[in-house]
Amino acid sequence: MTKPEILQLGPYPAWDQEPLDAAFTVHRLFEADDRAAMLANVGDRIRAIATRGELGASRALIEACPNLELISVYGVGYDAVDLAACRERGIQVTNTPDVLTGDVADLGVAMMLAQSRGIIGAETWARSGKWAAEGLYPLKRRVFGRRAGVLGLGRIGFEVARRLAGFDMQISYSDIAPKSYAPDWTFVEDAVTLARDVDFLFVTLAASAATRHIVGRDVIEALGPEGMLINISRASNIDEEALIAALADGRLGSAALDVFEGEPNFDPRFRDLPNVLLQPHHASGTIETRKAMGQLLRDNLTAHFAGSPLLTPVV
Ligand code: 8YV
Repeated sequence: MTKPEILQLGPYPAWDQEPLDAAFTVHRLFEADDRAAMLANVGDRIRAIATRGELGASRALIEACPNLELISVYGVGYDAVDLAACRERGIQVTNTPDVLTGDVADLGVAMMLAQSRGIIGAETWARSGKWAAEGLYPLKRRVFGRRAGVLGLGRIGFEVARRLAGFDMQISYSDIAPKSYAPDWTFVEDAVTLARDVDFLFVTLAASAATRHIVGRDVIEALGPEGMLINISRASNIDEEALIAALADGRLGSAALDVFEGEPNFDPRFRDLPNVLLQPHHASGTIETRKAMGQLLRDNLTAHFAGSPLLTPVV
């Protein structure tokens, strides 16, 4: 039987690549020396695209595949897929929700702890010999019992808040409306008020055109010189220019970021800021979660070509 032809936009671990190659004829766009030539050659045979959250699929790419039926995203975020182009053509889109929620929430909380307690600097202090040469490490800020805000109480935001409750933190959140599933957490109408009343602000919103720069200068200044911003969503939710300026002149205390505009080639000014913790878009990066994401990506492709309902459709 002929295998369906699919276009793969980025690399996957071997444990995903092997079953993908066995089930489909896979054209690896990211390995092509001349991508335009590859698309001109195979574009009309492509029935599905396998991509990654941060790579998405542009209108131009979708147009280069006139017989495209499905885009399967390895990630919960599908903001980089041109949904309007998909709807116009009746192309379906799937993602990988739920399987990564716990890990993303874990990393967000770990980033807060690492940044607030200075864990990275303290490790360097011990390893470099400064402890013996210069004495005790400078004092840092407490986490437990303080105030945390969660901007976007979806699946990931909820799991972040649940973890923070274990640190006896006072939890507030903001979303389009109060959530019935939020226990005794305080609902706040807008992001500025939320930021003004907390010490740590977690950004856990699904990104879209509507949420672009929702964390702008006003929110950043409301969080203030003692506040910390933690972003485990998408870079587009934050005005990076405003963030860099505020971190540089102390209007914002600190930040912990897993996502960046233009990643992996993020703004080099971040490297020179001592009050920012940088992570390489790694919140879902555990073996367990990545295996589950790869399985779900394949299960959606398999269901589609078997004519069965998609497991996790978004369009
Ligand atoms: C990436 C993500 O997809 O889930 C998302 O939306 O951005 C991540 O999980 C991951 O880095 C794999 O590309």
